[in-house]
Amino acid sequence: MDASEQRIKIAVQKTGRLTDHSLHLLERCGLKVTQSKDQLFCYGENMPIDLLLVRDDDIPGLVSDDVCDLGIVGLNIVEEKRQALLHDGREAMFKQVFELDFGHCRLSLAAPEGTDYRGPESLNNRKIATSYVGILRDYLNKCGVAAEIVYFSGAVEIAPKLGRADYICDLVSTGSTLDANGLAEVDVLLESEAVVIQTRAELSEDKQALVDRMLQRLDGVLQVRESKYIMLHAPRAALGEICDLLPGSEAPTVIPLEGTDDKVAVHAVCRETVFWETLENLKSAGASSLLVLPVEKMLA
Ligand code: PRT
Ligand code: ZN
Repeated sequence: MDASEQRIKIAVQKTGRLTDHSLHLLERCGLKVTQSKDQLFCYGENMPIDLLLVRDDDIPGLVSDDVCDLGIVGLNIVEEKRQALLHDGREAMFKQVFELDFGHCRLSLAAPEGTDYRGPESLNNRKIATSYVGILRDYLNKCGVAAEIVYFSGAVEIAPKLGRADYICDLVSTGSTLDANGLAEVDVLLESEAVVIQTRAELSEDKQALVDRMLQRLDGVLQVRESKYIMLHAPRAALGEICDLLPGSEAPTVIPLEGTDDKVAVHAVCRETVFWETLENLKSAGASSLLVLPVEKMLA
């Protein structure tokens, strides 16, 4: 078998809002690549994993067609591709595996300020400008609304001013683009963030093992994001109460302390944010010598 067949490919946005986050995430998974943002291809130096740097719109197709094994892309793009394939009577050959908690935005309907919007029925016989034809068509069908979809490849927010549409359907994050164009958000169709998608094509055993390894590392990185390692001393009598106060921890380790029987050391991984209030409550319950440490890596 050709050695290149043993490598896997991950599709990442070449330049845009998701690029830095995506590359940083892969770096945290231990992948070192020959950084060449302006080129199409990044070679994995320390693992048989390469990156294909492409336009975000192309990522679901590349993963669906098994050109890439994994992809990092906004859910908005994934859903739009899924709807486009469905419309053609085809099924998406990718599945979503992780939400990544960056690239947050929403696909919303907006109208010129002052528009009397009373729910989807207000869209009947109206024109809606969007680049998200698939998601919007699906939404209108589900609501039983007959509206005309006007395709815009960009600058959707100027469509009402141009007299081309009554409403727009576009991504919103802070809302300032809508504001600047005298538009107001009236409904949300989809809450989006960056996700990891995986091909549903059958892979060779070696490739599948590589994909699984990468997914396990991604899972580890995502899990430690909020995780902290807490160490404290607790009176034996208050152990139950103190363990209950530890946020999102499973089975803390309890260790005897040299020279005392009524106190123990408690170590726990907490998978939620540890607030000052939590530490104060632990102290009130009798805990002492509290230490909170960041967790660098985790392998379940
Ligand atoms: O060249 P390529 O096709 O790869 O890039 P692109 O220009 O299509 O995408 P890019 O880099 O702008 O966005 C990539 C992904 O980031 C999107 O698919 C979303 O998943 C996510 N994302 C998060 C956003 C936004 N926030 C966002 N605010 N994508 C676009 N916007 C735009 C929106 O279209 C509108 O024009 O920003 C404007 C609204 O922003 P606010 O803050 O004014 O509301
Ligand atoms: Zn794009």
